[in-house]
Amino acid sequence: MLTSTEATEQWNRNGWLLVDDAVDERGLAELREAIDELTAWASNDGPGLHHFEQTDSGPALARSERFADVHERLGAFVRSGIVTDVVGAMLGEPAVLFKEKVNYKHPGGGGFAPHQDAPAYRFVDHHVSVMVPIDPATVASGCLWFAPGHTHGQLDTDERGRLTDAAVASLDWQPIEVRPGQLLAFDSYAPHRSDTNTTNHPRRALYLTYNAASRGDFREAYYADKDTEFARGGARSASGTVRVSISDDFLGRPVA
Ligand SMILES: O=C(O)CCC(=O)C(=O)O
Repeated sequence: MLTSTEATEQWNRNGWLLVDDAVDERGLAELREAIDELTAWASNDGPGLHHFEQTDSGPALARSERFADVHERLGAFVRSGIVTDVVGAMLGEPAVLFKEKVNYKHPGGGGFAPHQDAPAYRFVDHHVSVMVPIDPATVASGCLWFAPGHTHGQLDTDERGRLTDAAVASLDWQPIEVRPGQLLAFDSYAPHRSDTNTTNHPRRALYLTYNAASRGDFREAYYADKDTEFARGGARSASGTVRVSISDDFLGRPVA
């Protein structure tokens, strides 16, 4: 485990922080069970918001979100304990949940174009997210890539919410492989991207996003705004990919 000084140094230098031994085997088993329940909800028209993508082996669940108020165990996990402690330490004050999701990245599931999260997270200008890996995230399974050194400020971004080619080329990208039990916290200005999952196993991860509690609680407003955007624009993005976000950064294919 890093000391709090080492953690703050890593955060300030990179815009992300890797925490070891954060979730034990029992906690992981509970999260896996909960995610299986979300998966069943997605195919049975159950609660939550779910997005599918086309893969070479057929349609696959790409993302579930908006489950913290309807899944008791996940609600408790995302609103207290190790994740909110880590985010609170990075924000320097208590954290409030802004949004929550699971990205499943099944075999052949799409990656994400280089982006910063900040433009898609309206209402407040700064967030911290935590990736909670449920399966190993490796280069082959489509782990996150970051560009250490850029920790603040918006880079040049196109109308889709993707970093411009010049911005992408100016950064020194590094894969950050993670395994279940670890947490990867990252700033909403940390540039990141990921690739398709080329393995035969899903690469599931929770992504939990928070803002400083003193700025207010915007989760309801965020999801109401997303409902409005999707009602207006539909589930296919202007570039023809599946739309899972306010930004057009997901590279997954629409279900045929
Ligand atoms: O899950 C991934 O591979 C990337 C996730 C991401 O960048 C996002 O959801 O904005």
